[in-house]
Amino acid sequence: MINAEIARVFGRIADLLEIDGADRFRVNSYRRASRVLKEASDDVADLAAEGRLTDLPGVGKGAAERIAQYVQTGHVDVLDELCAKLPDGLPALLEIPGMGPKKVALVYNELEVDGVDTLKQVIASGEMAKLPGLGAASVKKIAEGLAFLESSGGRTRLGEALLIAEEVADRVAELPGVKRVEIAGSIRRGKETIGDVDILCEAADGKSVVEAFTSLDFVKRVLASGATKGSITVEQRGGGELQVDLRVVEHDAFGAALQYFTGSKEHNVRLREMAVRRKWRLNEYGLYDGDDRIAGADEADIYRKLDLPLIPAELREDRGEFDPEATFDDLITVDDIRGDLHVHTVASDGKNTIEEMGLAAMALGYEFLAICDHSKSSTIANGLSIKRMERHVEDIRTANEAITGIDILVGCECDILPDGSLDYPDDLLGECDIVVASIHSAMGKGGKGKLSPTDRTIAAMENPYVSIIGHPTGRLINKREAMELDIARVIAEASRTKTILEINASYQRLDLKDLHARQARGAGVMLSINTDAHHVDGLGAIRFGVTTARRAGVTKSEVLNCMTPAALRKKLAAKRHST
Ligand code: DGT
Ligand code: CA
Ligand code: CA
Ligand code: ZN
Repeated sequence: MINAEIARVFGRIADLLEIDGADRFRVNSYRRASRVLKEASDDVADLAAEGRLTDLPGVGKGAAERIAQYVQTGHVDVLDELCAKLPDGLPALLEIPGMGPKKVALVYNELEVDGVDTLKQVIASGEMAKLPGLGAASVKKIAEGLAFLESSGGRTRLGEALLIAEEVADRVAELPGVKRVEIAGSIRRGKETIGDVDILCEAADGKSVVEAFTSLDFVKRVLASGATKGSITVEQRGGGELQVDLRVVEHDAFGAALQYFTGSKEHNVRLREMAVRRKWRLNEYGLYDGDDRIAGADEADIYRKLDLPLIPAELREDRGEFDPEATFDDLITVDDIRGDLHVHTVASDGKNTIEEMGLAAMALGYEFLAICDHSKSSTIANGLSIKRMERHVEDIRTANEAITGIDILVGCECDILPDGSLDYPDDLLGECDIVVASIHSAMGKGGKGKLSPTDRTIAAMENPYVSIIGHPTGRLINKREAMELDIARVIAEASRTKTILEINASYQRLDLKDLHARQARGAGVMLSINTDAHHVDGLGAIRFGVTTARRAGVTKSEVLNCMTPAALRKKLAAKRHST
């Protein structure tokens, strides 16, 4: 659906209008339309085709025209005009954590800030902190946001890059002469952020394929175009550009090229050393004994000739994958997942009902699903009061009885409060089959009279009803640093209290991250991979969590979600009865 994309365009128009000093009414009408578009359940492109856009609440004739224009042409005049009128560097300022359209408008109008460089100057000179309504504290926050953004080095989150890569790969596959396409590079390894996208294709005539590639309709800029390689950029939904490299390879070298361009560089260096020790040569064209190409068409062949198993791409980081003891047979796959144990519904801040989530989970072949809505202190997420939660427990049980073929568990995502206590009393937690406990507030260091995030987490794990710690470090990739958490202590206490740690699969979180998940399994801690879905489509994010688990070498026996429903219920009851 094009809805989310148009919603972002309208949101951007509202922001730029506000910066440009347009009247509030106009700004708000775009903002409202953006929200309506984001939440609309019908495909806006269909509504446009049927002339029914004005059926949407808050969408008048003018907005409908602009939506129709975007659907037909991919452009909206108002946005083009605003972009032409305002400095090119302003939209980038909106991406800085702590900066919103109001603050961008302020620095633009009062201090003539036109981009990141001039923003840094007015922060350093102290001019910015003197502006009315800003002050030292908010400027400090913006400076930190800027530093954080720069330390992420313009890298794109896996979930965003993968969707672009898959779209591009599909289009490349349709080009004349192309026989085979694979996504390589850091995406194939499943890294949490991606520098650029690497795609390989097999074709005889490289030049014509590269020419066709660089002329595809989504190309924003062409960086290079040659006989075997083309480099382009595509526009990203949230702003900014992502580079995509295409390499055209002949059939007999395809496996070698796939191996080489999957990387990582560190893994490749080790592999090349192994070839050299046998007096062979390894490069992107093949494995050579003198002039003889002894492997090249098939990737697995290269590893086999070097007496290695086909090392899964996610483990190619030179982190122990060459260990002769290493086996990869039991590495978890998406097919091993039997259910999701942390999803939200309309009862708190989700978009779908218990029944809708249950049916969507069943469509994925799942055998169980745990409904874990927010607890009462998460007020911005419409957390449930004790009274509402008591009714919700009944509603989940009723839904479970009504839908056969999937076991819907009663759960909650219970806040861990600043003093380390839980947001619901034990008797209510005891009504749940599963409790995910998470920190959502006061994520800073703690301090006088307050518990640190580590101590809060440990206090929660002591509670016999807490099954899982949700998104343990609280990070948002490229947006918010992890809490200051003593991960080794948390893992040790999880092991002692038999608490499971989550690998939150949302591409914005991936929390625990790969290295932490590896540490946890090393300590014998069980993991649970959950999407935290707020919408039926959100269930699809499980792949990112599984990829992260694979990067940690996790096997299916180490993951709660791979158990049968009966074994799962038994496992969940075990902690309660052991204390
Ligand atoms: P990225 O794009 O920063 O997320 O990370 P990668 O791993 O996709 O790196 P990229 O795009 O620069 O190169 C793709 C692969 O090509 C890389 O994983 C391994 C291979 N490669 C690139 N440069 C070298 C090199 O200097 N030596 C070796 N052995 N391999 C290289
Ligand atoms: Ca890359
Ligand atoms: Ca590259
Ligand atoms: Zn949460």
